[in-house]
Amino acid sequence: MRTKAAVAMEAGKPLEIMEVELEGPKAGEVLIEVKATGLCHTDDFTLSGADPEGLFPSILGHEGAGVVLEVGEGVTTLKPGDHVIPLYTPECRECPSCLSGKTNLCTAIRGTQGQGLMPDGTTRFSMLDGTPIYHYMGCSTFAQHTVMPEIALAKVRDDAPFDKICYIGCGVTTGIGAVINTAGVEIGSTAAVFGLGGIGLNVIQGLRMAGADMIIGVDLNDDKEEMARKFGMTHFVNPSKVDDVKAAIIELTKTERDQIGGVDYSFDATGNVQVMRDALECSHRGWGVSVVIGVAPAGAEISTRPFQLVTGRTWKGTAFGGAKGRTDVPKIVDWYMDGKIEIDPMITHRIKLEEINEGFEMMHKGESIRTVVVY
Ligand code: NAD
Ligand code: AHE
Ligand code: ZN
Repeated sequence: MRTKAAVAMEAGKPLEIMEVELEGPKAGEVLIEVKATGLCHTDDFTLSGADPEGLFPSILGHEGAGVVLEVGEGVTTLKPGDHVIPLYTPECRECPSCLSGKTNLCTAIRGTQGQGLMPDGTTRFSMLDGTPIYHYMGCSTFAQHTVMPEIALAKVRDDAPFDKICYIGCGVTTGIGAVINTAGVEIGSTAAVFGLGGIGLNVIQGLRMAGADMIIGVDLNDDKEEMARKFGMTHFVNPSKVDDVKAAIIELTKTERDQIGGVDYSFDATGNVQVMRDALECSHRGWGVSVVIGVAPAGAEISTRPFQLVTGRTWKGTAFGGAKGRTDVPKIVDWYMDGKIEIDPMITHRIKLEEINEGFEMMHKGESIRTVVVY
């Protein structure tokens, strides 16, 4: 079939809207009609050329929601008409990682996914002249139709609006999951969140759910403060307006009884390695836990004095908030539908696929939280 897509032809160039060829689903695969997709900073990161796994030409996009149109041979858990959220972290429930109970990082198809291919080693997308187009993060939601493995689709209730729940395909789950699954934040905790964009705001919402007392938000852009306060941020620090952001956070957390200071939990949602270091080092001596969420460019490395760890801080990372997609994503959709979490105010812009490059420009200018393409 033919479908419309925004194709990343080359690193650093705008996406090109075009008709592409899409082969139908093979064994174990599912054809879906994408109804909506969010623009995540990771799409921009890969388009910029900073992603060591970036491939071109490819169809980016990994924060979608849609409807099953057709299933391939052997697919048993989905049928046409089902509403689904694509998962860049699948859940096969059979690989050593899934069976370990210790991680959400299913390894069943990670090798081919990183090569921009379906599990059989081929691509379903091509240009009209036959040139193959790579898949992206196993999802490619910047196409109106896409083919995905059955194990990489979460079946969700059919009364949930696509243009909101698409955000659960990455940002919402990553932010809330980082707090609940990865950090395990307790009631009464203190926390610092670096980067108040589409991920950081969901970390803040997760901290509020977990019952954190003090939630310090950090961003270079003062315009992010108002929205973050609505989601539960209690204090705001702009690093460009203080001498030392670490010292400022430690000072905020000192009490009469505790003159050491430092947050119980910190989160990097910027992808900047110096910020990751600051996040670790502003966490409390003896027990502070710092979670890396941000994705850093090829070649970037993190560093700190080992003494920071010797003195009891823990440095962790999280992918998709530690969530097991097929199990957890339908529950998070329920949380949204039951009013336990908010999504609507974070979706600041709705656009057509043809306007997708303007959507990325708004992200660069810091004007948007989440922009959603509605097909
Ligand atoms: P975003 O562009 O919406 O937000 C980033 C925010 O960080 C912006 O508000 C920006 O002003 C702020 N910022 C940038 N540099 C800063 C600095 N030095 N100090 C303080 N604030 C700074 O991006 P997003 O969609 O929220 O994504 C955030 C990061 O998380 C990206 O690196 C993205 O690739 C990554 N991410 C990771 C996962 C995962 O599973 N680990 C999932 C989604 C996104
Ligand atoms: N390909 C990059 C890393 C990109 C990355 O870290 N991706 C996150 C999800 S970001 C979503 O917005 C992730 O889940 N990683 C785990 C995985 O298996 O890809 C690189 O540096 O090579
Ligand atoms: Zn993402």
